[in-house]
Amino acid sequence: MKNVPTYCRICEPQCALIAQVDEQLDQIIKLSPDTSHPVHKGFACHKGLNFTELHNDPDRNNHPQARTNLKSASAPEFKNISWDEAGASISEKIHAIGQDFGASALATYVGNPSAFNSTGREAARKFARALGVEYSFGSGTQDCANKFAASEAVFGTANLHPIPDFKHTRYFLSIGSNPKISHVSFVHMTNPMASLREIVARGGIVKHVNPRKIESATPTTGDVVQIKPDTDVYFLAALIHEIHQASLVDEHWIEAHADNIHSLWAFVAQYSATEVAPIIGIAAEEIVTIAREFATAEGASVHMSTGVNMGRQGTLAYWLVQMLSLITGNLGRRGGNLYSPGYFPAATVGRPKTTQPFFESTFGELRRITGSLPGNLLADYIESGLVKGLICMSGNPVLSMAGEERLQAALAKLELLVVIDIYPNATSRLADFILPATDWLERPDINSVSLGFQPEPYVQYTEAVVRPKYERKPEWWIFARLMQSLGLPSELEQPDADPMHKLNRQLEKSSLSLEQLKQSPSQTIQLPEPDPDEFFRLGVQHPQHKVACYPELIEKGTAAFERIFKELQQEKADTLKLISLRTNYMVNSWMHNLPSLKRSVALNNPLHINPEDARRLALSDGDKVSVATRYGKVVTRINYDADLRCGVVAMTHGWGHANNAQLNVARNHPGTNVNALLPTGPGSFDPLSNMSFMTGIIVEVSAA
Ligand SMILES: Nc1nc2c(c(=O)[nH]1)N[C@H]1C(S)=C(S)[C@@H](COP(=O)(O)OP(=O)(O)OC[C@H]3O[C@@H](n4cnc5c(=O)[nH]c(N)nc54)[C@H](O)[C@@H]3O)O[C@H]1N2
Ligand SMILES: Nc1nc2c(c(=O)[nH]1)N[C@H]1C(S)=C(S)[C@@H](COP(=O)(O)OP(=O)(O)OC[C@H]3O[C@@H](n4cnc5c(=O)[nH]c(N)nc54)[C@H](O)[C@@H]3O)O[C@H]1N2
Ligand code: SF4
Ligand SMILES: [Mo]
Repeated sequence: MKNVPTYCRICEPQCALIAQVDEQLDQIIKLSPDTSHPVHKGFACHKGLNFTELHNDPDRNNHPQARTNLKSASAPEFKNISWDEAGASISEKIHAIGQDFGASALATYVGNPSAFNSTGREAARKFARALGVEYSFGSGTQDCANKFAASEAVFGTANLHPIPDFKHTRYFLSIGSNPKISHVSFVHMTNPMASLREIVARGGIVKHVNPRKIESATPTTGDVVQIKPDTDVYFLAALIHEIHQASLVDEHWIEAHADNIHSLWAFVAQYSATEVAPIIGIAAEEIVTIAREFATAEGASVHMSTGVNMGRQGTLAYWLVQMLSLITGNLGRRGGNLYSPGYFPAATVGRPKTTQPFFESTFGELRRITGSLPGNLLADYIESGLVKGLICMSGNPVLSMAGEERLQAALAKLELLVVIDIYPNATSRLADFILPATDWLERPDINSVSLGFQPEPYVQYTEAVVRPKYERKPEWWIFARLMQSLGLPSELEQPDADPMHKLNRQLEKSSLSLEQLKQSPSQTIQLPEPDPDEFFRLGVQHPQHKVACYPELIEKGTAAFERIFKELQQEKADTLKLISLRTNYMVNSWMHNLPSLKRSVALNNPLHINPEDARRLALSDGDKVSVATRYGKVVTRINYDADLRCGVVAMTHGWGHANNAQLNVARNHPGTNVNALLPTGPGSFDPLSNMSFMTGIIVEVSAA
């Protein structure tokens, strides 16, 4: 028996774990929290600790598979093939697509777990470059693309995302996030609830801005102001307006660090607390109080997450978040928001590649964000014949994006769909080939995705805790195998191929190495805590390290900002709007086959509705309802939830496994795919950032 230090790669904290391994059997006996880890100190949640269940799940993809029946058949059929056969057949198809339709007809989709897979992520990029892939898609445009777009414009780098200085802040404004359940996005921290408790304990204020009284809001971790969905951008504009009007701005900080501040004042001029209050559903006095408290706190910090990213104006909202921090002198200040470069200042490599990101396409003016086109155009690209082949790695667009039926129909038309995944999923039902990937217990890694996001920076290495079971392979090997079959230079041709080579080179920039990590306790080295001075000096990439207060990209969004405000003024009082609801017992669409997550409270995903709204619609708790939008309809049951603001309904995404005969647990608790209700196609995403519109969607609810 041996104990192997490793870390979880399900969500952003990447909690440190100890794997107890039976060396003889090469089997993991148990995962425990790593209490001696210098940052996590034993924090981990039930999902990570029970991951052996997923590792040993008999329903996993274990062999390369080729489809044996037509995609029109009601149930897909596959046969196991060898890696040699897979390489030969897939490369033959790729060659044929290239010959018949051109190199651009092969597209890629890279999903969320790739973030926690440094070698796989890099391999997917390398593969796309080598094949000249022009159309790439990914989960980023359903998650955080607005943040990359806004930061690029405001800071001159897509890789600067100021993180709250939790240790020193006296006021923390958390917008559109639920730290207790989701463990925070774009800030990689341990035990977020402990950090919130510490702020309150030191006499500080934590304020959650959310349409729902979330689990994260408790007497010791802050209260909620219940905002109307998809209106945060006006809340932020009003905060800035009120702070400016009350002369609570930090003139000195603005003078030193800001460009074009007058355009910001002009932008917010019409949006006083009184003006926006009825639109956002928060009393004007409360907006003014938050503005004052934020501006006068000895260190105020702010964080905004997916609840706002997924609205119609996530790019403008993220811009205003940075402006709020800047004008109050909190950007790059102790207790405010900081830059945490870690072992490699990624901000310096996130500068825009072009001054003109927009181009004309079949679907009007478009841009790419970190290489990706809008996910909501994937079906359109296939329907129009521009895309004929798709390689999908660690993603499940059929469930994670809008328009399941439309996507299914489109994917069925492809000449080639290759899905590289650990599970048979809703997307691989339409695959020509399924390639079995390793899970994170079966591959080495370092937490390179955390660069720039850590309040307490550290770098950790993990080896593969056990050898891959069956024919599962790490993604770098799979892509190298495909390249080899395609006759392209491949790492598999090099006798001492090392997928960690590039990571090691980055480590060397701060005089570290993988060898050193391997020798360190928990295979972890702590790094210097963020230094406020580094924010402008190292983070901001614009000339003279100035923050652009009204960049061209934002100007482009101003007309929509004004138009949507007028629309909201006209909105009927009884409008119901749909938001998302993550729970402790799911991770997007992919942990649904684990018995340990099937608790009585989470056997399916009903529509949460405030009892008052239900009564108005003559519905009672548990009633079967039809939920409809212009885009689709689902039938589900309602669940009374007094924690929701009136006028807001919520449903958990990632469900809808009824047709997945291969997943023996998930198919018995299938739930409903809420994304059938979301808009898709041109007009359904933020043109500034490609972010899909996924929150604040108007729905009609009626008895079914
Ligand atoms: N258990 C669990 N953990 C996860 C995941 C999971 O699926 N399950 N997913 C992981 C992933 S991929 C990510 S990106 C992170 C996401 O982490 P978070 O961004 O914290 O995600 P959520 O918990 O969905 O919180 C979003 C919050 O926004 C609120 N909201 C919805 N619409 C609006 C709005 O218009 N305005 C405001 N102000 N709030 C709104 C919702 O009520 C919700 O509480 O979580 C990660 N962690
Ligand atoms: N309505 C609504 N929709 C949402 C969201 C929401 O809040 N509301 N959240 C959005 C967000 S934030 C995100 S990030 C996206 C996620 O969108 P996607 O990334 O497309 O979907 P996931 O459900 O995360 O599916 C991940 C897939 O990767 C597989 N997988 C897991 N680990 C590995 C691995 O190590 N290797 C390989 N090859 N495969 C692996 C899983 O089996 C699963 O099939 O969904 C978005 N969709
Ligand atoms: S909080 Fe996230 S990273 Fe930590 S153990 Fe749970 S799932 Fe894994
Ligand atoms: Mo995400």
